Formats: sequence, C-alpha cells, structure tokens
Amino acid sequence: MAEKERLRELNKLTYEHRRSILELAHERGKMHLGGDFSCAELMIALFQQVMRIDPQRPDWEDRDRFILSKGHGGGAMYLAMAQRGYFTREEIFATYRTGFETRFGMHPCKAACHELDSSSGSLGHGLPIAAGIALSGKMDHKDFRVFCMLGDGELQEGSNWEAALAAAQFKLGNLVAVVDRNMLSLDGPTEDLMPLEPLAGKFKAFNWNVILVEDGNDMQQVLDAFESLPPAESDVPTAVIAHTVKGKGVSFMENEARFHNNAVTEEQYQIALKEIEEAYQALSGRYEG
Ligand SMILES: Cc1ncc(C[n+]2csc(CCOP(=O)(O)OP(=O)(O)O)c2C)c(N)n1
Repeated sequence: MAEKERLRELNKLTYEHRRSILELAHERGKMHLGGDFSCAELMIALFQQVMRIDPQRPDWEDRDRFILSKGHGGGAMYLAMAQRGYFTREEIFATYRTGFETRFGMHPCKAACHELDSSSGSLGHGLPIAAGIALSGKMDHKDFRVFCMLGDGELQEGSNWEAALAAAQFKLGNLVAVVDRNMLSLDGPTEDLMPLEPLAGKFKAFNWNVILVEDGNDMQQVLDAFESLPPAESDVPTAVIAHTVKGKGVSFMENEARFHNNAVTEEQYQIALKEIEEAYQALSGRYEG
C-alpha cells in the first residue's frame, strides 16, 4: 500500500482510538484521559505497524513483547489491542472496571488477561521486567524486541535507572523504552516535582541510544522514529523519547494535570467528541489530493 495511504489509515485508527477512550470513560467511569490521549499515536503505531505480533497467537514465542509500564493506561491499551484483533470492543465496554485482578481492569493484570505480556500499575516496574524479558530473548538467541512504554513522571522512580544500567551492561539492543514525554505527572509538571532534564543526556550517560521525536502526536514522526531503530541483534538499548501533549485532542484537557484521571460530565463528553472529530477532519484534509 502507498505510504500516504497507510499514514491516512493509521491516522484514522488513532482518531477511532481516541474516540473509544472517551466513550469508554463516558460509559464506564474514570479513566486516565490525559495520559491515554498523549500516547495515542505511539500506541497505534506500535500495535498496528511496528510490532511483530499476531493477535491469533498471543503466546507466539517469537512475538515482540509490549509492557505498558504506565499501567494506569490499561483501558487505552486494551482498546488499541481490540482494534488489532485481540479482543472485541464490546467485551471491553461490557466488563471494564476500575478495580484490580479483572480481565479489563484500569490497571493491567496478566493473570486475568493472558493476552498481555505483563501486569502493571505500580510505576517503575515495567522497565525492569522488560529488561529481564529482553535478556532471556538474547540468551535464547531470539530476535524479538521488547517495547516498554513509560510515563515521564514514572521515570522519577529509581528502579528505572537500575534497569537502564543493567540493560547497557547486558547489551540489550532488543530493548526499546518508549517515553511518553508529556511533561506532566499526576499532580503537576515533572520539572517542578523532580526535574528529569536533560532526559536524553541521562539515557546517553547510561550508554543508551536515544531517538528524539519532536512531536510524538504526529504519526509520520512517530513512524520515522520507529523505522530508525537499530536491529534487535544490536548491542545498545534504545530510548525513544516522544514529546507529546497530555490530553491531546481536547482543548480543555490539554496540558492540564487535573485531567490525569477523570470521569467526564455529559457536557464535557459532547464537547470532547466534537473536538476529536474536528481535529481528525482537519488532519484528513491535509492528506487530500
Ligand atoms: C509506585 C507508584 N507510585 C504512585 C502511583 C500513582 N500514580 C499513578 S499515575 C501517576 C503519575 C504518572 O505520571 P506519568 O508517568 O507522567 O504518566 P502520564 O502523564 O503519561 O499519565 C502516579 C504518581 C503509582 N501508580 N505507582
């Protein structure tokens, strides 16, 4: 398929994904809307284009692995997986719950949802888990990659940096940390709470390869970043640091920490739906002709 056509398709899937997140929050209660919207392009690119996966064989040994370390985005991940064919949207809408230990809980639980590669929700554990899986892949001479999506606020947990040290030590070129750099944590800007900058410099100092995405809400830039990944057989782990906007797509949610974890009122829902639709129409217009 022509590149332009594929881009158009991925943008459409991202639009449907954002819409589904909002609809799920509207129907089932609270969701982490801010961080779900910021990583929508990254999530869709990974599940629809980048990762070597087969929804019919979630246990396939050679599949790429995906660890959602910012586990509070569980709802968004299930919806992206549903678009790829792992589950039905109806199943998620019927059973999504804010509780733990449930198939489609706010935080992912592998024991209840075997299609996942890991449970998560307690921040700071995904990268250590991903590094362990990547190391086992190397030891077994497998060529799968392990993608780990992290929040930036989450990087304030020290366990990430122990994993980063170990990943360089064990030459985990099959490990890719995808950082959703939306600049906000739960209750404010990361740089006020506990500064992370220079973030790229930190990963480099830990002997990681770094790929910066200037606009992580631009599908073309996201695809370009993933296309430039070194081969899984290489010796250096990669951090893709994607600059995104928390709450992307809904004006009153953008860059607002208070939309970290919310239900939406009927009025908010209607405005947000309209804005998400309009943003998509404007984007589609750019690809006409
Ligand atoms: C160990 C741990 N501490 C605190 C929390 C509560 N918590 C949930 S989300 C969050 C903020 C995370 O911010 P960030 O990683 O930037 O996520 P995003 O903005 O992408 O949603 C916090 C502190 C948690 N889940 N785990």
